[in-house]
Amino acid sequence: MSELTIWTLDWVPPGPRGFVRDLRLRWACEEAELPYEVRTVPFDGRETNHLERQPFGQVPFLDDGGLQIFESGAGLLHLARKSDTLMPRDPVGEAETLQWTIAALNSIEMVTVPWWFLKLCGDADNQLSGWMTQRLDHMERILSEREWLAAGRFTIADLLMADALRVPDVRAFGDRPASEAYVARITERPAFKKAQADQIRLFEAADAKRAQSH
Ligand SMILES: N[C@@H](CCC(=O)N[C@@H](CS)C(=O)NCC(=O)O)C(=O)O
Repeated sequence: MSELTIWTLDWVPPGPRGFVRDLRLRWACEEAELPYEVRTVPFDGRETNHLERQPFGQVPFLDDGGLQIFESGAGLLHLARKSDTLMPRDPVGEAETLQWTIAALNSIEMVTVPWWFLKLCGDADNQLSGWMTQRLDHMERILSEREWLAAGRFTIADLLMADALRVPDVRAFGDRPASEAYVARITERPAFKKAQADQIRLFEAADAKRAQSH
């Protein structure tokens, strides 16, 4: 049995398939060739049925031989300690990886997620659009000057940044060729493709069972 278990939902509607954040952990494990298994909590009742393992009723959470971690970013940092494929060990490379990992979560997703949510709620030209433009324009400048965010090679910083930027509505928000090329390049990685295909397959396989029980 694998030491690493990635927990996700047992089903989601078609829209979010391929975007549920267990994908981040699957992807990291695939990159680092860390064996893992995937287990699920029920979609129905998710707000309260696993609060002891994820205090906001969300997924993913990770189990490493009994050690439990929630938040996809924390899970990635945990996995990165197991393999320098995900984060270099030299102080400069590690610091670069850490800063861009936090930047993806706290400077980019902090804007893109609420902007996307307001758009989803029907407010396409919402008050966060100016902030979005500013942050995405900065990313465009940065990505036009370099291939990777940290350490001159792929790290979990690229994994997270590409995952934040690949959301279709975010990609379609303005014309930013360097960012688009970055997302296309990073999501061409075999580890990403496998992780995404595996996630979609899991949710598709659950369709029939769900149809029977509803
Ligand atoms: N900050 C959390 C966010 C997790 C999150 O948004 N999870 C979504 C799936 S991608 C979820 O569980 N949504 C169900 C819900 O909020 O009820 C993380 O990165 O782990």
